[in-house]
Amino acid sequence: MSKKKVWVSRPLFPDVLAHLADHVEVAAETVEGTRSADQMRAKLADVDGAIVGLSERVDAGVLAGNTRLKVVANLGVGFNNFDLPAMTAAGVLATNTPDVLNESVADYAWALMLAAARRVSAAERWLRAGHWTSTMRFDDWLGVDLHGKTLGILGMGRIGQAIARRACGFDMHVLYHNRSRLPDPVERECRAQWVEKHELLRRVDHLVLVLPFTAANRHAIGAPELALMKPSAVLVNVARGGIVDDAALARALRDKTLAAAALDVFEGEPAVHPDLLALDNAVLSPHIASASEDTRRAMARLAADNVLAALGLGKLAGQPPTPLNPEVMSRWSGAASVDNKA
Ligand code: 8YV
Repeated sequence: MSKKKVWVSRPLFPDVLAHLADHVEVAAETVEGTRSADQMRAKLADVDGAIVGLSERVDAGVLAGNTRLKVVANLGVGFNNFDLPAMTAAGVLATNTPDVLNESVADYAWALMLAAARRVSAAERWLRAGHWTSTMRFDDWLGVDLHGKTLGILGMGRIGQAIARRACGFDMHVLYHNRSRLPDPVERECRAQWVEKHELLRRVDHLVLVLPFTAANRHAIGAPELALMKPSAVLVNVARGGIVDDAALARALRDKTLAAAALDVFEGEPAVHPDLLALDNAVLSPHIASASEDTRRAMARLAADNVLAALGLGKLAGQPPTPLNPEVMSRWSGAASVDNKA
């Protein structure tokens, strides 16, 4: 029987590609790039599985007429690039990379919070520009403390909880808002208290967004929400672009109705709202919250394991570790390892 074929849409760690190649024929892109729907359709037409990134959309149009593809693994925990109902209807298994990135993203959220609150990026830009030529004024570069302040977390999933646990070392009071309250033992472990969203916005000194992107969460933080926050507050977004109304945020930062923000994700990225680029009280990074050596490797490995398992190959054959729509597997002629979808 000929080997199954897997398309990898972006350059990946060579050892992960080699692991895939032990079991399947691998067609791996060697340069980064975004693809149109037509290009995606063509790439997916003659493969059994694919590993894709967040900029690649998989929807009904891309899958139309495809009777071969069985699995698409996303290189990320967020999967708003997937139309999950369309994938399920097409009998295509979708997988993501939860958990392996929780701690690294939590670390990075803290890096951003500290950088924005203590003005690290702006101060470095100033120094590098050669402005530090005499003794500094004692009241220059004043930032906002973290220790002893109130941290708010909007979206208290596994990453939110990892962020909350770190607050203990900063002696912070932690509030959170989620659609549903966490069980008592988890709240106790995170030393976090559930409050209504508006109360959260009004009370916090530092707010971290860790919501998934859904239609309902679009502009969850817009002008009305920003208006509720303290002028001394700091906002951090490590979730998804579009959860914050970037234009409204830029206005709040410019007018100093919000002290500072740190953003790893942007509406329409890789484009960044020009007003944000002009602001010294905005710390900006290019969607790298999960980008530690260990974590990106773990994400790639998990994506590869998902694809191989869905194709009935490797140690986990038939049991993809992190499926999003596992119900499709029961429709594959009764088993995950068969060649043709039902
Ligand atoms: C990206 C992320 O996957 O997991 C997610 O949802 O947003 C990130 O980890 C990563 O930055 C690659 O684009």
